[in-house]
Amino acid sequence: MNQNTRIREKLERLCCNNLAACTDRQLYEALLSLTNEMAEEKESKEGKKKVYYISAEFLIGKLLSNNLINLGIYEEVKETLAQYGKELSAIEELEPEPSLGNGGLGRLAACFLDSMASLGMAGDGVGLNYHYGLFLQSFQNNLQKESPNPWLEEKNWLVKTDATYPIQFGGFTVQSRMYDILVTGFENRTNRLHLFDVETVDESIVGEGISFDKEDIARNLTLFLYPDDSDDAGRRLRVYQQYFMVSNAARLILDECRAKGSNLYDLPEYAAIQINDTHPSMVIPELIRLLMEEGIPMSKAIGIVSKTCAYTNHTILAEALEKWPMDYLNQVVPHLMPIIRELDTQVKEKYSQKELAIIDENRLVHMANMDIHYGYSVNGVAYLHTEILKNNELNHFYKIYPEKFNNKTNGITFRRWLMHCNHELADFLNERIGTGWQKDAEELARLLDYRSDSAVRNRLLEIKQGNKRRLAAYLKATQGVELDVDSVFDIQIKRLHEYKRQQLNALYVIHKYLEIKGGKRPARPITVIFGAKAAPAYVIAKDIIHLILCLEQVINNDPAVSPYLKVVMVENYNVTKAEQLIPACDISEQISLASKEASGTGNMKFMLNGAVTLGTMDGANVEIAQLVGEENIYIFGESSDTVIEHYKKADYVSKEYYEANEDIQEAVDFIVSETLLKVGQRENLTRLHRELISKDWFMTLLDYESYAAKKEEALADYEDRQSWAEKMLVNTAKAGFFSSDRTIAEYNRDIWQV
Ligand code: 26V
Repeated sequence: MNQNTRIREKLERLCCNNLAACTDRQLYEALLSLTNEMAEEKESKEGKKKVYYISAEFLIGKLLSNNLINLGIYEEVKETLAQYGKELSAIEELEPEPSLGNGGLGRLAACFLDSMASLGMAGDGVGLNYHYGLFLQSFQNNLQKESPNPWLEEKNWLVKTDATYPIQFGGFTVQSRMYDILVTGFENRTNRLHLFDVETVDESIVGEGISFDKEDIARNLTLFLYPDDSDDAGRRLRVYQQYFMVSNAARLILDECRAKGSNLYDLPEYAAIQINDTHPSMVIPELIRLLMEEGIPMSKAIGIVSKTCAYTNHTILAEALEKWPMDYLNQVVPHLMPIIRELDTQVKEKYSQKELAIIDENRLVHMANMDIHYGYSVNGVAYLHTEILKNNELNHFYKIYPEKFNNKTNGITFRRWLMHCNHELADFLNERIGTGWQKDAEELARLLDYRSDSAVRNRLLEIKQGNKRRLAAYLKATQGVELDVDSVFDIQIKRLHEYKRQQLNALYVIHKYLEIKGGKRPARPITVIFGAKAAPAYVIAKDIIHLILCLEQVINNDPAVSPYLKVVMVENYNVTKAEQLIPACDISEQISLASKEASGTGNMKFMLNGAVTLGTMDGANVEIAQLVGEENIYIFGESSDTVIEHYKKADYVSKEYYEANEDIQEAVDFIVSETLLKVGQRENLTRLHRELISKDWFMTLLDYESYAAKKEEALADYEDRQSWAEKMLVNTAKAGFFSSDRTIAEYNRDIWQV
């Protein structure tokens, strides 16, 4: 029986032998069962050692289409459905997106799961089963509003398991339950994402917007992803969540290793535990505690755990490095405190420098410090980031443990970020250079043979144009905006944060608007697209969203300007929207303040899909620049060294830049102009205006001049369509390095050794 018949029969059976009469919803549910069934069939035997990737976030995105691709049945299913007049794309739309992450860190974890399974490695994820993912964003009066984002329908991807554990907190115990999401590898094994939950969670405690009773732990523990940490109760809840996650993980790991024959002294031969940022750091004292309960002496237990756990750092921003007050920990996990105190004492006995302490003089527990002392590997996520960790941020640690430090430049899965989101480009590559790149991404370099081939260049331009048309239709349908598909699509999509500098992009938009108002039109219309969610309590980030929405209203409704310039803020930016936006991009905005973006992964997705980067020498942009060469990227701005110097000397004064440059002054002052105040809120706009002139902690004005100049250069170059197409080609061809298959192979070679 050929594959096609088999799929058809299975689908028919799941549809009670009447596929034609099924609704799209019934078909979605049938396909969900079908893929899970096929994934279970593939589940592979385990060897001795396995990776446990513990993460508070797995931003997996929709799974249906990805699973169909990985199981190798996407085309068959599509054809079978078409025979009955059904459209797979319409069915895909019904799937709710599991937004179980904030941004890059969570999406990276999801790409890693895909790559581990695709490389045939035994590697499972461990996390939490949030009932509501990252909030849904809507815009009202040019402001961001948040509402709950449920994803669990009656039929969903979760497979209920028998695993349950009693998890003890100070004063009470909850009973956990493990649910699994099957992780299909591309034409390879199936792994698992274990998501822990408590049965007592109560969705009815959600009040206005995304508010809820933060004290009622039994009922709120897994209700929301990362609850708002702007208040004490929110932060405490985060500690409850983290301990719940790692205590379950530790018990599961010990159970599985024992079942495979471990005597626990040899745990490092059975398990490699990757700690994804500091959210799972309590796994270290928890494992030590559980090993001691098994009768292993503390000193031995510490040794075992130190050979099992490895830590990944994802940021140098001090405010993002977790430090928990002892008071919280005493309340939430009193039984861990003797262990944490002992770990700290041992450090203090050996090292007197206060930077190395786990517990500081303010009784704060530095989670990263615990990871570095009691883990066997510390990695950064891009070359520059790791260098900054070694030479600056974590230099005290690097001096005592140089051998622990290593770099693992991030990557992305090409299954989702090319095969799934850009069928036309994937098909074209298959046609021209064969399908080898799907498993060995470096084969994309074969495209370079065609860099001067005008037929290939034209095809790349055509594919881009098709993607732009599709995006325009999508934004028209979802947001009612009308885009000019012959304009340059300039896109910045990522979390809203001052260091990512959406405000820099917005200042350029203002500058262009004023130029056009003054009669100077661009060579070609420009469409500037933003997508970003701001943390609910992050005031300035919300002000920046407000500014962009006000600009959108003013510019798009000005008939003298809108034929030449448009601004679009995509509502509720998420993985699904990224999949629409990225293939349609001409210019990829990666404009963080140098030294602040650990890596970025959106930059890689854009590059792969033939966008050209406009960026600073930050994060993985540095490696992109090195790979594509300076004629295929637009780099601007001060270097990370200079920026780090400015912080050390505290000598950056934004007002000096504001006063010295007329364009800057004009653009900044436009924020509080009559024109904007008519559509915006005075409070928000004046606050942002003041912030830029009197503080500007992330040095927006420092780079404005070089940013505007580089952007002009890129826009001018865009007019030579043939040479631009060559830049696109080189970007795609050189993206092979950024496959997460490469990243995972390196983790395995240097850290996990499975
Ligand atoms: C967290 C927070 C929380 C408190 C307020 C400020 C703030 C700022 C940044 C963060 C980020 C935490 C870690 C994170 O998501 N890092 C991202 O990890 C990606 C995957 O390695 C990487 O590509 C991004 O550059 C990095 O920002």
